[in-house]
Formats: sequence, structure tokens, C-alpha cells
Amino acid sequence: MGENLTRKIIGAHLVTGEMKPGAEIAIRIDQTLTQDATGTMAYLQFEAMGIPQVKTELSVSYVDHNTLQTGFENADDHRYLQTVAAKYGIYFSRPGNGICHQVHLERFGVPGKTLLGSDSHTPTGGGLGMLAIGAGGLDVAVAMGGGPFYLTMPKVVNVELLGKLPAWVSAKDVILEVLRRLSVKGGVGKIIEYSGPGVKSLSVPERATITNMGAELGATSSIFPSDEVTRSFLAAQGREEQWVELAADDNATYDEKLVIDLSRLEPLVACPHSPDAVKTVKELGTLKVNQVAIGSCTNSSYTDLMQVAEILRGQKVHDDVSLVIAPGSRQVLEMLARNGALAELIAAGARILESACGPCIGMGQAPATGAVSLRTFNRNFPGRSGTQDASVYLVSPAVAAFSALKGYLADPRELGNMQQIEMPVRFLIDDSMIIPPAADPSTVEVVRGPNIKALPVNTELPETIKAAVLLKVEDNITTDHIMPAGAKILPLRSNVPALSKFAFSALDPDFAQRAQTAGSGIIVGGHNYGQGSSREHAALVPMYLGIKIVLAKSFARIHYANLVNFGILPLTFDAESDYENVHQGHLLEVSDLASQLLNGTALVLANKTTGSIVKANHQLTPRQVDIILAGGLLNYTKQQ
Ligand code: MIC
Ligand code: SF4
Repeated sequence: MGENLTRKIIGAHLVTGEMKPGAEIAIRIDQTLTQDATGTMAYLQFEAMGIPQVKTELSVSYVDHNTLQTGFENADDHRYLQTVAAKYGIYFSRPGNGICHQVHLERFGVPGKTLLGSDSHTPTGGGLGMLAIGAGGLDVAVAMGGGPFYLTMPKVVNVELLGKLPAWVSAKDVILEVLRRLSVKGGVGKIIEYSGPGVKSLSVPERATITNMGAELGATSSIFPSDEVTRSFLAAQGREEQWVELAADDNATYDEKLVIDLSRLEPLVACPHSPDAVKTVKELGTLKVNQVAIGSCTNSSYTDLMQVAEILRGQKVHDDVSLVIAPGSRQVLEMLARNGALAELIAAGARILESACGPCIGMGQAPATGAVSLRTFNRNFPGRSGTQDASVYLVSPAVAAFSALKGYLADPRELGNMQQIEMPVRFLIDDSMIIPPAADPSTVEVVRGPNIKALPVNTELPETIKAAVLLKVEDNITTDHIMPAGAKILPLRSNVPALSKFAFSALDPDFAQRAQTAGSGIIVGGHNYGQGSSREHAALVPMYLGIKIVLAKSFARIHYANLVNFGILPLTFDAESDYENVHQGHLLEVSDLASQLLNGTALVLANKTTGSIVKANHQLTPRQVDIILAGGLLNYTKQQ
């Protein structure tokens, strides 16, 4: 029986465990990446481990999220990140150099390698044939220290691509089609592996758009084979020697299968407020648009923006639309500047931002009250844009650009003939904004600004937890609900006491105060609790606020791991209907915790308010039980 590509790469990196879907495995990590919003915490954790130099083949620290410097905080964090990188053997990509995933694809990604990143969109690297996985900062810190990465052996889902995309239909429409079919929880516990005759028609940046938004499926990762297209991309980046050919065996088997005929796709839109609320542009009819934002790690490559420039050439943005463009990297921006395309964007009336995440994470460009914003981004969770009542629609660059001219959601197929955008034979290569680690680390002093506060640590799990349900939430709660981002809150990522005031703030402004007063508490959730970002702050802050248990119908992968890492006990309802019987304010008690956790997976909680019993389960591996009992991964590692 032939092997699929995913299993080949996992097999080549397997440290412990058996490659049986659902079993815990550990894999060796070749490369790591961090970004500034999660990186500061990750490096504080790395420093706490007392390891003199990173042990990976390559570790890169990017600054791309916190670039709106409205106070000293972000610049302080950048300085910390630069000095800590120099000292511990990490490459440092300076602010302005671009979005981590775009730059990593251009300059560092290597087919067949494993990449662990403290950002949920790390699977962008799957476009190059890497096994690239997003994780919490603590897991990335452990990997930098040479530790393996523990994960549940995923099922491998094959998406077979047939045919070729019609004119004006793009990679974004492919992944929106996958989201339409599988939903935001359809990928949990799975890796999506693309194959088939349609693959060769997609460039590496197009493949990366697809693997990037695999994160929105909840998938562990997504991957494309490494073929001649990959080779010419790497050659154009001056890195052809890093190319290896990789593909599934001809007779490879998969756990699930999906077929997509590219030639039958049409321009799609993800409607508010979920990336899987997908409709066709046609179906939506005339929708007046107030803002168009082009960029993010999903759709800000050179070819994406060249297509936008072609559509805008000689035209003007509609009077009622604000068009904003953030190129994905300095390479992209400089190439557009040198070939004149940037002038076309400016002449058309676009507002050009620096190469960074920007509006994608609410760092500026919040839309007007009640506005409709079309974005080429990957997430449209409520409030993420910075405006609570804005309606964000996710679209391809072509739909975005054409709509910016029209003033309403418009189908680019009306433009007629499409000029094919050629991949450059040679990208403009200038790595001068990527600073290598110091030759002599002993000369480097790590600089910490006043925004960097000590790392809160948990205590051992008590034998009995008796605590009130402080919050009850619905299905698909995102980490943006739990720990919002945006221009006001994101600068506080390295200051947990200050950050904690904003936990769940959009859902329940009193939550933080209530938790602080109670001293300990429980959260009750629905399905797919914690979907979205990798931010460990969505576990760290609730831990800081005294949350001991999250009892939900099901969890998203990265958030589940983050809860364990910080010693919060994640439990699932044995009978989903019990969700209806537990309310905010109910007092729950669970005793003999250690023996209940060690001797099986079933637990019993007493509802002291109603006098009834709630049966729950845990999906923890023996290693995770030990981590929970120790009060989190840092304590556990110290004990070892
Ligand atoms: C996001 O897109 O939500 C982020 C901001 O990039 C996060 C990381 C973070 O919260 O710092 C992610 O996707 O992991
Ligand atoms: Fe940055 Fe947005 Fe990509 Fe997250 S999804 S890494 S915020 S561009």
C-alpha cells in the first residue's frame, strides 16, 4: 500500500508514538517561526528554560502584528525581540520586512521539513510541501529548545483537484469552496493533502493561499506536493538547491477524500461572521461596499497584487469606497515600486500601508459604523476589524479590486479577457532586513521595556475544584472572543495583568471583574471552543483569572493544547444535552481529581445548585494528565 505525503513527512520526523489516527505522536521540528504578538511570550518562556542557544536548524522571529506604535509598548517589545533573537541564535525579521508567513515562504521554507510556528496560519508553508503547523508559543519555545512537538496523529484528507481555474476565479475561491463543504470545524484532527492533475496549474503563492486558510477549517495542517512549480518558485527566490521532489505514492491511501473540479468554480464570498458562511458573488446580488482591504498572509503575494494593479490601472476607486492595500512583504512592495505597479495603485486612489498584518488584526483601518468591508483576508469573526457592527466579507483580490471600482460587490468575470500575470523568473532578493544571530552571544544584552511583565505561572491542580460557572457560551467561540486583539489590546500581549481586563470583553464586559472577584471559576462552551488563532493568551489569561476548567461540547486543536499547557482542565460533556442543564452561576464540584484523571477518561461533576450530576470526559493522554496535575507545561518540565 502506498503512503501519502503527510505520512511520509511525519514518518521521517517521528520521535515517539504510533502513526494511528487519534494516537499521540511526537515529531522532530526542523524550523520554527514566531511573530511579535505571540513571540514575546514565547521567548520569555524560552529564556525561563535556561537553554543557551536554539537547537533547531532554523528559527526566525518576525515583527508584523504590533507595528502600529501608538505608545511605547510595541517598540519596546520589538527591541526585546531583536536582542533576545541575537542572543539565542534566532534570525530577526525587522518590522517592515513583511508578514511572517509570506516572508517565510519567500526566504526560508523548504519542502519536506517540519515548521512549527506560534501563529495559526503557519500551514501557509504547506504550499511549498512543508509540514507546517501552528501552535501555542510555549510549544514553539520547547521546540526551539530541541524538544519534540506532541500532537494527535491526524487523519489525512485528500482533496483531489481536477481541471484548471477559469479566468477571474482564484485560489481563494478554491479554499472557500473547501470551507463551504467542510465548515470551520470540518478539519479538526485532520491534515488536508492536495493532489491531482489540477495541482500543477497552481503557483506556489496560490497553493499557499489554500494551505493558509486550511487554518479556518480547524485542520492541523494542509499540504501540497513539491513539484516543478515548487522548483521554479525556489529558483526564482535564489534557493533552487533547497528543492526536493515530494509527492504521495501513486497508490497512496487516505482516510477521507474530496474532489474539486477547478474548472467549475466561480467567485465566492465568505459572509459575516464566519469563513464558512460561503455564497457565490452572484447569489449575493448588489451589495453596497464601504471599504475594501487587500492584503494579509492569505492574499498579498506579488502575483495577487499585480492582478489588483492590472484591474485598477487607469481607473479610480469609487467615491464611497475606502481602498486600503498592505503588501505581504518588503520583497513584494519593492518589486511593485520598481515595476511601476505601485504607481497604478496610488493613482487609482488606494491607501498604501506598510507590509504587515495591519487591518487583518484590527491594527488600524477599522471600518465605519455598520459598514460593509470586503477583505482578501482569512477571518471575519465579529469585532475583529475593530468595529463591532461592521459586516466583513472575505473575497479574492480580483473580486476586491473590481468591487472597489464599482462601489458594490462585483463579479470580475464582467471584466472579460484576463491578462495572465507571470511569475517572475527572479524575485528581488534583499535579505538586509533579516538580521542574523550574534556571532558572540555573550556580548548581547537582552533589553526589556516596562511593558514586559513577569510570566504568570499556575499551581498544581487541587484535589477538589468547587467553583461557579462564570460564563456560558455557544458553539464556535473564537480566540478573538476569548482574548480580543486590535490596536488597543494587542500591545498588552507581554503584560498579562493589563491584558486580562479584556478577556471576553465583547461578549461580556463584566467577565474579567467577575472572575477576579470569584478567585476561581469554570467556563461552559459549545462545539469547537477556541477556534481561530494560536494565541496562548486565550488560555494564559483565563488561567491568570482563576479559570480551572473549561467544560465544552468539543474543542479546537491549538486552543485545547494551550489549555493543557497552562494547566486548565479541558473536559467535554458526556451527553451533549447536559449543556442545556448547566447555567451561568451554577456551582459545580469535582473531587478526587488526580485519581479520576489517572484511572480512565470519565469524570463526575456535582451540580451543587441543582443537585444533579454532570458526566464529563477527558481526552488527555497520560503525558497531558501529568501536565495538568503539575499545573501546566512549565511546571511539568521543571519536575522532569
Ligand atoms: C490571527 O490571525 O488571529 C493572529 C493574530 O495572527 C493569531 C496570532 C495571535 O493572536 O497573535 C493567529 O492566527 O494565531
Ligand atoms: Fe497576520 Fe492576519 Fe495572517 Fe494573522 S491572519 S498572521 S493577523 S495577516
